Amino acid sequence: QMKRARWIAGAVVALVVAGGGVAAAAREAPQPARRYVTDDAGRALILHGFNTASSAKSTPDGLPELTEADVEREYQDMGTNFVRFLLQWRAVEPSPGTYDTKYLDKVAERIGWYRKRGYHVMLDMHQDLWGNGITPSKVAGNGAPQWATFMDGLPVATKLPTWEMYYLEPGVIRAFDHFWNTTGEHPELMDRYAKAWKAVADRFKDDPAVIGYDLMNEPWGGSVQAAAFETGPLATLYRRSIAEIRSVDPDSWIFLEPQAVGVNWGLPSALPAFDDPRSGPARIAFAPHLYPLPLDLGDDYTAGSKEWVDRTLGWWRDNILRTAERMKAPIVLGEFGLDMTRPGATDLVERILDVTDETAMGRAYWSRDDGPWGPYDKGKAGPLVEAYARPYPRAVGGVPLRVVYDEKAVKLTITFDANETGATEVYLPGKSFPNGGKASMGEATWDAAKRVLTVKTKTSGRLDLVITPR
Ligand code: 9MR
Repeated sequence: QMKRARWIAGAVVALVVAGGGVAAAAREAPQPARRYVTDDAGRALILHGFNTASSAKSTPDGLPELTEADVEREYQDMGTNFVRFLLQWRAVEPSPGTYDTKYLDKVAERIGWYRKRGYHVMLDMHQDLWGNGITPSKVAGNGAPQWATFMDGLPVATKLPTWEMYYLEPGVIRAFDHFWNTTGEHPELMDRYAKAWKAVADRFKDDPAVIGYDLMNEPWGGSVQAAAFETGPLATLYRRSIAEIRSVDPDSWIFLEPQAVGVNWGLPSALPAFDDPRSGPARIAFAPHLYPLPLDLGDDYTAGSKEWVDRTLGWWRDNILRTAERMKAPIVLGEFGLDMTRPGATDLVERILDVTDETAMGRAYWSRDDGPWGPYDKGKAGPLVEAYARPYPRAVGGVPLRVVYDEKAVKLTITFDANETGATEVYLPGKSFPNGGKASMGEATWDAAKRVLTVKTKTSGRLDLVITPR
């Protein structure tokens, strides 16, 4: 039976890869548009960090298992500047229209730990399989409150081989169908969700560390799928949530995810463009995920499977760039991750860091939980720590066109069109830059404690800023 399952899985991969190939062959490879999420000063941000954390799904208070010392350790080891911080709707709004200010205070306390260290925080309204009330295993389903969960008594299996398969269970599909009001019976639920976002935005709009809001993790359409879902109920939810958020917070970024299934593997998304009702340029970003299908099916990033993963990575890149172009939005890869103990895992992380560098995408690894996928396993640093601790410009005083790190030559080159938004800040890890770095131009100051080189360059023209060890 296992053999048969593998065979079917293989056929699915081949179809997806071939399908993507046909789609890609029919059109030119799109070029990265160089749009960036910007900080308060307008500097382009290269966001580099983690999802924190999956543990928030199952703790009673909806907070991740995280201490300030954990944040400090992460900074010291990897110099990250970004966190996709998991919120749970069940914790935000324990009963309809009541927002838990104590929960939001605790979230604020954690944001403070990041703020102290110069991080940007994206708040992610997380869900998997709708809610904690829905699935037999408490770990898998999370997000929505019980009061927003309507399954009409439809069944949910109790023992499926992978957690994603629960998405096809009748009870789970019905819960989503009620939320999207596909059933016509619960028009209030999407409004509640949008208003919950308003409450969150109202709480965090003035927090300088909060860069913005990821409106829904890995949206699933229930019985409405693909383009019908993304241009239909999902777009409706996004428009309503954007309106609610903007009624209190004109400035934070709003991050929109495509449908997860398929798009995470490299298939095209149909997510439309959204208006941003703020004065000044839109602050709407596209925040897809990346989980190459061969790896989802248990293969490694080696040999023939590596070739398939590289191809799917190619389709994924092209299709993500096309959607972002339609949306005129910068891109932040909200999730990618794998079991780091598997062969080839480090190579894949490095490959994805290169792809995101080349395409000007920010990135957040899944996830900052202790274990084989995470940077630390039973508290011990694993291979991800080294792969993730690489030199990068945290913020650029202009529009970056190219960021290339040559590992052999220990040379980081940042090509950018300088503007007057401020100095460029570069993180330099201890391993390759033990005494800090020097800059090929401008006036550089080295902060040894933060391992950040701040470079004041000319404020106009195209510059090639080269950073080498001191
Ligand atoms: O890694 C997570 C796993 O332990 C959980 O059982 C599962 C269901 O809650 O979620 C996994 O995390 C997923 C995330 O929530 C959404 N994107 C894909 C992640 C990896 O499967």
